[in-house]
Amino acid sequence: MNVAFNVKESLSEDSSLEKLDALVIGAGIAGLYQLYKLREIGLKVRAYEKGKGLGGVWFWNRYPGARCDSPSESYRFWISKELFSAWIPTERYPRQAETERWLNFIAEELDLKKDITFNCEIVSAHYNDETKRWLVTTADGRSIDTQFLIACSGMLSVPKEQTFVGQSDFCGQIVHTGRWPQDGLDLSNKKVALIGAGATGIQVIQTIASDVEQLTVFLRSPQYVIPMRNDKYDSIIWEKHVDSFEYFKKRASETFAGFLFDFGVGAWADKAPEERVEILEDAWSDGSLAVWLATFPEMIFDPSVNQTVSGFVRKKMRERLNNDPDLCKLLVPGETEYGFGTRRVPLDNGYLEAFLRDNVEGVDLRSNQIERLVPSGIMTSDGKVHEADIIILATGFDAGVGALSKIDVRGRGAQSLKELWEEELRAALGIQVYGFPNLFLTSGPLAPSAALCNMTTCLQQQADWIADCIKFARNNEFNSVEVTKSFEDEWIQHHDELAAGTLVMQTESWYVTARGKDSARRLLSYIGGVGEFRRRCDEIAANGYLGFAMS
Ligand code: NA7
Repeated sequence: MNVAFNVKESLSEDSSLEKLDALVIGAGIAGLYQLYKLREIGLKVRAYEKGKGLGGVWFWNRYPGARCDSPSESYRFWISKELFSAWIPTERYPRQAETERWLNFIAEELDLKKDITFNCEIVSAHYNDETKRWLVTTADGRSIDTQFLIACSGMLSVPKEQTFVGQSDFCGQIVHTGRWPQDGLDLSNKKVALIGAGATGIQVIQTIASDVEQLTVFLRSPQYVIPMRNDKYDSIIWEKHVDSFEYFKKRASETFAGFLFDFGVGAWADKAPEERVEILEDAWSDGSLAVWLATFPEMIFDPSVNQTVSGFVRKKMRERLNNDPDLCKLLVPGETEYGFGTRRVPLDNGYLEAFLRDNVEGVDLRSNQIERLVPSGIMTSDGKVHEADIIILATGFDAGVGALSKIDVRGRGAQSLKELWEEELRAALGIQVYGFPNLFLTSGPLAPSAALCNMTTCLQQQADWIADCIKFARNNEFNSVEVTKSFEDEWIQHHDELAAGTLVMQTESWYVTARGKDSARRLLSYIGGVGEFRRRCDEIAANGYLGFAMS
């Protein structure tokens, strides 16, 4: 028996040790919903949240211009029509502050806050083979003994903050977008350097360009972008959505990416070239991700279809840049670089136009790398120092596994989850990992919720499944639930087979990880579609949780 288990046993005699049926890590979208669901089935459950407020990504990501790019009517909880109708979003794609307020409203309505401990970071979770329970410890010295442990710690919650040589030499302020100061940051009339042009960098650039004295953007990979159509919403518009509540709820659970739109325009091969363009134009004018996720799925696996669709998007982008050759080279992905939709596609609102301004300059890191940070700014490999008062890191996150790898999670036989995942990214349905009984994940690897999904849809589906599974186990007097090795292997094989046929696997991005001594590549997110994933999960549940051992 290892040391950790001896510690647990001595603590179990201790009356100060809190005892729970279930502990939820995190109070973002998934954590709030999971807490609600587990309380509904009568568990003694508590959520522990590192932040001083709830919301997860919507608590931490308060950078200028942060907003949701899922339409409000699909980025919802499906708990009840009343709850859906009680909050009227002001826009199709609301800002961070509004989304944070909405989540607080939901928490108030469901009376969730009393069961959340804030400012509390989980640092370890050790499974006891004998008691079949987890001992969880926190940074502020608490110990909690829980039967079930549900990680709702997010797949993009650990920022890549320490990335460049010489960060401590810089005399100004360095701020990562995912750790933006609570009290804001005055950028007006400042020289700002920004690194990264993912969905986040794009939102920051388009928002601050007109406020700052000088904006220097360091860009490594150009992005395909779609202009966002952000309609204003009011009670009349929302009432119509309320009328469609039941339809929306069902629809979101069945589509490929958990949105209300879906593929279904017919096969690419059956359309004449002008019909294809008409369909793409139609989706383009929606100002959403429909061009990507509701036109031709062939673009994800057929290189020639992808080339045509990418050409369509490139042309749109070049026009917005007045066909300026230098800007096009910097900002529009080249024909041989990568295809549209094989990385996360951001929606933008003036991102490209920001580069037409005199105070905005782009540095192309493909030909001129960042050498190091120096006291006055950023030095590139051509020897130039780009001066800055503030450096914004829009460099993204340790995607998928970051949050759980930061916690010392040890399963059966004290096996470390971090070490396991360093060797190979394993999980079944993104919900459980063999060797870690009674640990459930939401937004875990190898599920659509790891990336390829409208997050509220996938997180609710997983949290529902987890709650039902726990209820089933308890009703049948089982103390432990653990995916079998054979089902996990089967799931990974199915996952890899689907991924291998796609162009996403041929593109470098945080969607794909490389692990182990062979740097084997694996797609982070299940790519079989949200509807198909749900169907498989439901089938497993209907068959008495086939593939999951209960004892
Ligand atoms: P992303 O999408 O991971 O984007 C990070 C950006 O930062 C991307 O342009 C990266 O270039 C760039 N990056 C990262 N590290 C470096 C270094 N070392 N040097 C230069 N550039 C770098 O994160 P976001 O926060 O924008 O978005 C995350 C998700 O949040 C998003 O998809 C939404 O779902 C919400 P690269 O592309 O790797 O060449």
